[in-house]
Amino acid sequence: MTEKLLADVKIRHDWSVEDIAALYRLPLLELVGRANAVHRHYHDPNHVQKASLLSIKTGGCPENCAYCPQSAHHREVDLTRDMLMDPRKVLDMATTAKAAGAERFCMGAAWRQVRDGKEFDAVIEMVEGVRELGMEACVTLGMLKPHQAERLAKAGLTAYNHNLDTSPDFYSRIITTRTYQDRLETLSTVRAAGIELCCGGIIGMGEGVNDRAAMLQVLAGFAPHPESVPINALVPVEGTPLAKRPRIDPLELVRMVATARLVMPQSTVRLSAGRSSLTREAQILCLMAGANSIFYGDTLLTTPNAGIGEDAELLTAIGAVEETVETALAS
Ligand code: SAM
Ligand code: DTB
Ligand code: SF4
Repeated sequence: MTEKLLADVKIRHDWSVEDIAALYRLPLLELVGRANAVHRHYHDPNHVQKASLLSIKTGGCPENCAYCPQSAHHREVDLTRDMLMDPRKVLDMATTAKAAGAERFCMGAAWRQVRDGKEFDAVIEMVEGVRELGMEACVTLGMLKPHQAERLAKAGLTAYNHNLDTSPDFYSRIITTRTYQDRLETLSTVRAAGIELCCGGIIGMGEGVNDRAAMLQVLAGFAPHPESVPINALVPVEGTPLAKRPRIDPLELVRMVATARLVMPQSTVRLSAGRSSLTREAQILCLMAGANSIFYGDTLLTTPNAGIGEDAELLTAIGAVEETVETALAS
């Protein structure tokens, strides 16, 4: 490995926004080449983790995130609200996801924050059940207090998803009902309870390259780095303030994934929302650039995902195929 590439594999927490933006703007093949070298140094390049996603409580959220179809502020969105699901139903779905090859089960609730009581007790039961199935369990429930994080840790929760979404500067253009600082506090509460962090963001909301770099700087500043970093491309949903935003150029997503891989070499980088509008080849470029997980299943939380059949074909095409994928195709 050349000296430059060896320098790239070092774990650092002191990146400047300028240096991250310079990586992002490298000639594409140079960027992907460097990211791929770092990726291969730390990860099995043929393993793509399949995570399954389920909305356990849908819609009616009091926050006003401009991208989100589940915000109660966006009344024009065509979405049916749903109460918290029954844990037995959730565990049935986790069992099906496991049989289809998912290694991780992620559950999302459209809450501003967790409240103690029956609903939180039910979520704890879901986490325990998913862990008993032998899968990794991740939840995203909004803001958390320390005693709630401790209960989740005790239930065996693998990771808590709480995204920064964008840069500190651009944040107030997207959400005004809570602050960046609120997000950072929940993230430190999660860490203090010994739960892994799943924390990333969205591109394609009108932010610039420097905003993308600034978000990566905050993420890479965490010590240790978040174990999991979801990179979402905005899915513009009718009725949300960002409905008319054009879909991002897939090569911007490739650049974002590659830059995330370079500044957080050991993290699992998840190619998340927006994948259904990418060609197979664009997805493979993202995997070359360092993504090593996909959300697997026909829906994300409320929007369509690439189908399981298509994903099985994708994984077969790259040779990252396991018997379980064959099972999924057969069923
Ligand atoms: N309420 C919780 C919260 O915000 O932390 C959890 C659920 S929220 C839907 C999880 C993440 O999904 C958001 O932080 C955002 O990054 C992503 N997301 C939501 N809507 C999206 C969209 N239309 N396109 C891309 N990503 C989206
Ligand atoms: C994340 O960063 N992306 C996932 C997961 N974490 C919870 C959610 C994507 C949601 C996309 C819009 C929807 O389907 O509602
Ligand atoms: Fe609520 Fe989360 Fe959607 Fe924001 S992203 S409106 S907090 S469900």
